[in-house]
Amino acid sequence: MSHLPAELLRDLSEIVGPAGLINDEAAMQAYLSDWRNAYRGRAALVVRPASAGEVAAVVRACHQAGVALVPQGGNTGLCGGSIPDDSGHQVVLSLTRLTRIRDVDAGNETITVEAGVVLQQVQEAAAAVGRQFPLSLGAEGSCTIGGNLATNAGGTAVLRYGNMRDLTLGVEVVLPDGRLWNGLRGLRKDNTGYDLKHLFIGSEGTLGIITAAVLKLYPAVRSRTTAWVALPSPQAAVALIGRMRALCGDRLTGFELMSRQSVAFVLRHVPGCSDPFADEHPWYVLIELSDTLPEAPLNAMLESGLGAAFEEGEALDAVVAGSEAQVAALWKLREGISEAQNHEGPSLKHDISVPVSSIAAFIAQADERLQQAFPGVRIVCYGHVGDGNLHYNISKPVGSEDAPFKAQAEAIMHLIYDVTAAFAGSISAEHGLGQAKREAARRYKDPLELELMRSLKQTLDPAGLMNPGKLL
Ligand code: FAD
Ligand code: 2HG
Ligand code: ZN
Repeated sequence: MSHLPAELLRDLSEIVGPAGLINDEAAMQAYLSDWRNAYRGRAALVVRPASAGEVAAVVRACHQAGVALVPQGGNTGLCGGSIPDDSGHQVVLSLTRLTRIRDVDAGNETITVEAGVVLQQVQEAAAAVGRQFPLSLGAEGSCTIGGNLATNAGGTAVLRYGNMRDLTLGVEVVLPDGRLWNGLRGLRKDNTGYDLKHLFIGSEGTLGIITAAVLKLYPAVRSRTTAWVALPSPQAAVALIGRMRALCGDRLTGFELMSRQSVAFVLRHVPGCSDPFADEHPWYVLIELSDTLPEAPLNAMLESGLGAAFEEGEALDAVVAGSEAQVAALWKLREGISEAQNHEGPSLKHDISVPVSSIAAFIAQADERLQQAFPGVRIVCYGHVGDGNLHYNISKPVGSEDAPFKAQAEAIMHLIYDVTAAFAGSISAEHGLGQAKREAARRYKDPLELELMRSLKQTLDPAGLMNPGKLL
């Protein structure tokens, strides 16, 4: 039985038609929990408009009725931002029917897409015109552009191309009262006052609903080389990224760090993966060089960088992928970590960033303090070295129960965030705050910044109907 006023139900049904409403309990379930079942809520209704105009009408109707909306894209977010609370009064607004690629402007190097287009489809549309859209992450086959914008997604190519914020020229947004703001400008220069698109990018659906965006395209990559390198320490990884950058400049397009524990989980749980080396090593990096030239001398550059790294003791062993299949196998070892960790019980996720120069000291200090305070917990540390972004995730000790481990989650989190703060880092590098880190942000974020954020929220959404309980 829906908690919505009958008049609102009728209006919504008229706006989106029968195909756009889900109120059957069983059919709603897919929208009410996240992919690892870490967050679960209830909803009065799931509404699925098929155009920006329909989104605007839905938001207007809900605004008039005082009903809260929870925007949802591919539902791959890791902080519970797209999951409603357990009141059963909120409406989930799914954007997955907004699937049009509105325009490809090769001359302007831009693509204009609706919020529900899946990231991989944007990558494919760019490839079809000899370009690339460089945002790349493990969930790219199901996350949406709207979700990427709302979380300011990062991923594995940020060191070269930036995060979603850097890749966006314009947005179209339905404001909390239902007005449609057309900010779909494809301009690289526009200094006509405050750049409002940046308010909505990274706002996790708390300030409005993003319905479309103008995104930057880049020249297609025509040569690529990928290597898997064993290292003695995180310090060696930081030295090696500096070395490769100095040598290759913008051709360095991927540099991912993984601890042995992270890779061991993938080897144990993800079918079809194998260790590239005969021996175990404490740390690994996946290096990718790429270029727009078809025959760029990338292997020679890689060999030169790695040769020096071996001499300096930064690298212990290395393999270079000799085929597309080997490239895919190396990336699978990296991208499989998130899923693999789920098989080892609850995974306490800490998506932190520190200055790149502090990565090694952060890991050393956090490891030492954790093992002292919580002996036996397994540290699953991996991440995007070029961004100073570590997924410093924790799994329970071998053979222990979930419940006592979960009871320690908050203390573990505070320990890790205290070390992060000591290095002037951030408690959310790329996943956002959602419902997972809302409390923590109050503790670790500057109070004046929080006050400014609250005043912006109050100005744009005075009734508090946009994704309440998230971010702030
Ligand atoms: P959802 O999960 O549906 O929503 C995320 C947030 O955005 C919610 O707060 C929601 O309310 C809001 N939202 C969604 N659509 C809209 C809209 N149109 N307008 C306004 N608000 C909206 N993230 C990274 O940054 N880097 C990674 O490397 C990365 N790797 C991942 C790997 C795996 C295996 C998984 C499962 C996730 C990974 N993620 C990563 C997290 C996730 O994929 C991203 O946060 C992604 O951007 C979310 O997109 P989505 O469409 O699934 O959004
Ligand atoms: C990644 O880099 C993602 O693989 C997911 O950001 C991290 O699951 C995680 O903690
Ligand atoms: Zn990541």
